[in-house]
Amino acid sequence: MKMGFRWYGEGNDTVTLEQIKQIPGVETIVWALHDMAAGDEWPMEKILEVKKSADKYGFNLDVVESVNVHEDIKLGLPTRDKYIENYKKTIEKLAKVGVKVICYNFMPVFDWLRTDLYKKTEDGSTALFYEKARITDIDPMELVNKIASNPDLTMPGWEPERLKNLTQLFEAYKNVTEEDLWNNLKYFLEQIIPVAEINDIKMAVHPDDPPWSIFGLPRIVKSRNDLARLLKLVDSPYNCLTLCSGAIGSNPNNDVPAMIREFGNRIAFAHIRNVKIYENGDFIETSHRTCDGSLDICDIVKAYHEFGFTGYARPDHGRHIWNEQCRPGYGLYDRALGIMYIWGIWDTLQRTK
Ligand code: CS2
Ligand code: MN
Repeated sequence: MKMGFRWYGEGNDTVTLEQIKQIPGVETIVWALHDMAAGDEWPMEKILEVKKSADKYGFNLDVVESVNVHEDIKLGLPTRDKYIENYKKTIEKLAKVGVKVICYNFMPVFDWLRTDLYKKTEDGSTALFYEKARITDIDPMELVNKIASNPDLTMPGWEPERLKNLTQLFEAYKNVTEEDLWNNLKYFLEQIIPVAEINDIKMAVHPDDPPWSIFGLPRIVKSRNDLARLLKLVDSPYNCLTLCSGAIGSNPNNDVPAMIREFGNRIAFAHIRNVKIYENGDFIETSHRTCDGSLDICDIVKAYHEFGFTGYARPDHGRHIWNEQCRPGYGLYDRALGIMYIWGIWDTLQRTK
């Protein structure tokens, strides 16, 4: 297992590479050009700038999260081909700096969604929280306006340019069914995977977060059966998964260790995170420790260890502790603690092999 840490880039992250360097065992910076709009071709100069920063600390750039997929591709509009061509060109450029995995998602309109970014917990820390009833009642525009009016709250997938046309987007998706979305994903993968193969880059889809439909929009990467179907859409070792335990695992019917045991050889990127799920369907992100949440992180790491996982992992999100001011879910401290917990389990398993 190779350990990575998500970093939003120079001047765009409260966490520095110097700090990340001091977390044991981190070799990979999980990065992206966060100022690029979905569908744009990434300029080589900007890619090289990130490489220069990473080189200074001896990090590799093996994992990109994410190259976002333009809505027209998800909607299956005729204009999609132009954006797919740009995506291919971006893949070719990323190969030049040694990228091995591209994480992406296929969620219409929204990326991850929470109702509270700083929910206070018993020990005084705050964490990302999802209150199911509030999403059922809330008008999506209200939620977006709240996020758009707070400059501190920009989150991945909540780029203003993607959201400013929200009303039109909702309109565009009105008649798009899950089957349509599957067809559009297949079309995309059939074009992209051959290019990924030539460039030795694995395309690793991130599950929907949360793994159920929101605001009536279709979502298709939510369960074991969805993952099985997705991997068969284009049956190539380059059509892979980012298995995010916290995302797919927030539905208690999803058995994450079983998914790892079944799809292990197609998991290119492991997101390891714990969540505590409540009976009413709410969930909160917790520390990584198994007894703090509803997911068995020990068994999740064990499932990776069993088949000698050589892919990339990251601690995914963390709580906000010790008064850290940071991007929601992306502070230094709790993610670093998470890494040490994961290594603790991993190293113990190594000994008892
Ligand atoms: C999230 C997502 O759980 C996560 O990793 O932070 O925003 C994720 O980065 C994207 O859905 C991947 O495309
Ligand atoms: Mn994730």
